[in-house]
Amino acid sequence: MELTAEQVAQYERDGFLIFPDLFSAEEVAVLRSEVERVSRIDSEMVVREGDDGAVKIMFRLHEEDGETASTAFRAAARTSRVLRAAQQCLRDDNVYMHHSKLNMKAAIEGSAWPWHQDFHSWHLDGIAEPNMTTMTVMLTEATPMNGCMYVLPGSHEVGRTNPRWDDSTAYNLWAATPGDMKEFMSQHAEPVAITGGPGTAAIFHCNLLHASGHNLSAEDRWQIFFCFNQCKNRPTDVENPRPEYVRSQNWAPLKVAAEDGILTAS
Ligand SMILES: O=C(O)CCC(=O)C(=O)O
Repeated sequence: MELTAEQVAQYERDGFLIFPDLFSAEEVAVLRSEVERVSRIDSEMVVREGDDGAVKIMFRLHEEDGETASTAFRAAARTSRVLRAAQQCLRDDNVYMHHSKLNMKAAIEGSAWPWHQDFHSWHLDGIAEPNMTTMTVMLTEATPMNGCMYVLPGSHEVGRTNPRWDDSTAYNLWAATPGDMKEFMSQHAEPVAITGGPGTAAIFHCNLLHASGHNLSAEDRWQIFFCFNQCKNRPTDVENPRPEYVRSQNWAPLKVAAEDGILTAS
């Protein structure tokens, strides 16, 4: 897949693009069975919560090695639909994956993510420039009821905001302050809900303000996030770096691979 010049311009203007049904039902079925398999693994990269130990997040599905390695997710990350789109949005053919993570927002209990910019954490990882992008792929339907993501169009242009550490949700992250958010929302178009059936995807800029609500539905909401960085923008050393599964040191440029790699993955 190759994005058109208009799509790249739209990404640069709005900070995101949505791709309905980017992956087929067959591909989603393979990826979902991988989610079931990996979620049974006992690893620090499989983060659980609650009394029943339900999985909240799984990391590092895209690598060849490691406890959570998945051939199918590795193939998904290297399809042109994901990797080429990231290269084009970053206007750079040499990109690597800073991390991958699968958010499993549990039915009824899965909690909200406050408004935030991903780049704040990544800058603290030692990355200088906000030249990063994330492709997210829905493995279940995403709806307002089950806590789909919302993005604030054009907000990547505000640059890095002055966030506060928010530990009021299960996720503990650098979130935009309510005062800043009210101002940004008065200055930008209405937030857009990133909804769609399984296989729908969206790519978004690392400074785009985004959030998602509580999962009020009776079904889990599963979504994979592939976060790309330019190889030349790799992190510099920081004190107390986060673990490798969120701050990759595999800085080799990724190569686009077979489009049917998910279906042929064993
Ligand atoms: O999974 C979600 O709903 C939001 C995830 C998110 O905002 C993030 O990982 O930065």
